[in-house]
Amino acid sequence: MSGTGISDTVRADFDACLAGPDEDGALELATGLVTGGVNAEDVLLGLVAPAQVRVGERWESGEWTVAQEHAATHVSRLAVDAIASAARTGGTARTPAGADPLRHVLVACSDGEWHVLPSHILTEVLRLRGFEVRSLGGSVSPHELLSDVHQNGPDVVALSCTLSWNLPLAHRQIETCRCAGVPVMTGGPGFGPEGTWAYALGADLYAADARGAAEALLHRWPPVTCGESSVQAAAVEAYAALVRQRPELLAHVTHALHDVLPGLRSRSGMAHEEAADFLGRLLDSLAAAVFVADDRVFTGHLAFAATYLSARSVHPRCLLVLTDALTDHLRASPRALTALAAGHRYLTEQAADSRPGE
Ligand code: B12
Repeated sequence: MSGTGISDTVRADFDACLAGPDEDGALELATGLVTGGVNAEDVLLGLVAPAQVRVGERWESGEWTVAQEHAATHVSRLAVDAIASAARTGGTARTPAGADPLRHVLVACSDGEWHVLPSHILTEVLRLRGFEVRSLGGSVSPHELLSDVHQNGPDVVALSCTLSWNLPLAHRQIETCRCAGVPVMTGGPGFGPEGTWAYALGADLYAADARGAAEALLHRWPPVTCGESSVQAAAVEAYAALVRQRPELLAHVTHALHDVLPGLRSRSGMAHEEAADFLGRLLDSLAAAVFVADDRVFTGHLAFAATYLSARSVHPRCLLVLTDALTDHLRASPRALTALAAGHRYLTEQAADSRPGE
């Protein structure tokens, strides 16, 4: 049992409900904790959020299909709503001492980001802490964000980013809020370790989880615009060049991998378009690494891709074919070459670590 009052048995039972999927069982279990006196925030962050991480691991390892992952995520989404509603009626929500009820937070996902559940959990945690929250959901364009900021005048925008290749798009959102004079709080694994890339993009605040977000806002109210983008003009130029070359680069790596791709597609059940997406995301990660001038954006995604391929019996050495093909093609882009060299080093080290014959 952890300090949250949620035992390992309850966690295992909730996992089993997601695997079922057993909507009724999951909702009964989660709301039962709240009505039984466990703090709703602890149930959201100590039960649902970690269960979703395990859902991801099961999909990544090939144990679960995409459909199983979708079904489980749907149940988690329902559980989040049910937990929040049980807390409102049952009264296990923590309310901040002396909170002004008109503290407006606008929650949005970064452009291109369809991982909505994290922002949904954040929304409910902030509401339970007494904030007035408007949530715009997945993939919000800078234009939509600005319209809503003008229309509703939030005190702060809370931006969620799960996938690092969305960082260049998140930058536009942060710049948009800056022009409108609204501070931006950021969160989600896409912003990197301790929010490194969020601060590089000019975010004003970063929090590792929804509890941290609520605490930071409560202690530093009203939030102010203080961040400064350190993205260099030369990096933006190099990024834009990669974006322009994307179709050609995609064709080039697809050609370089033509021996491997059919195996990958048949073993993973990927359709032709999905295989193209898989390669396209590697290019997008390279471009995002160039944008924020940090190779870890690219190597981090290679780590995911290598695990994904290994779990589907495709040797991750095919990623070396990809980095080598891109290196050949991008000789005129020193920033891309630096990230590719880091990617090559990472993959070579991984290959050396794996046992012979694997
Ligand atoms: C569910 C899910 C999906 C669903 C999302 C549905 C939905 N409505 O949300 C769907 C099917 C759409 C999806 C799609 C994809 N997914 Co997905 N997905 C997941 C999964 C399993 C769970 C996400 C989740 O809900 N996590 C739980 C939340 C609570 O955790 P969290 O993100 O850490 O959030 C907390 C904090 O970060 C913080 N926080 C979050 N936002 C904010 C914002 C602010 C302001 C603050 C302060 C704090 C904060 O607070 C939260 C609560 O404490 C993850 C696995 C994982 N490890 O998360 C993979 C995962 C994120 N997905 C992954 C991938 C690869 C994809 C796809 C590319 C796959 C594909 N087939 O194309 C697409 C991309 C879609 C896109 N363009 O956005 C990979 C990413 C790997 C990587 N680094 O590249 C992961 C990690 C799975 C894995 N292990 O391989 N996915």
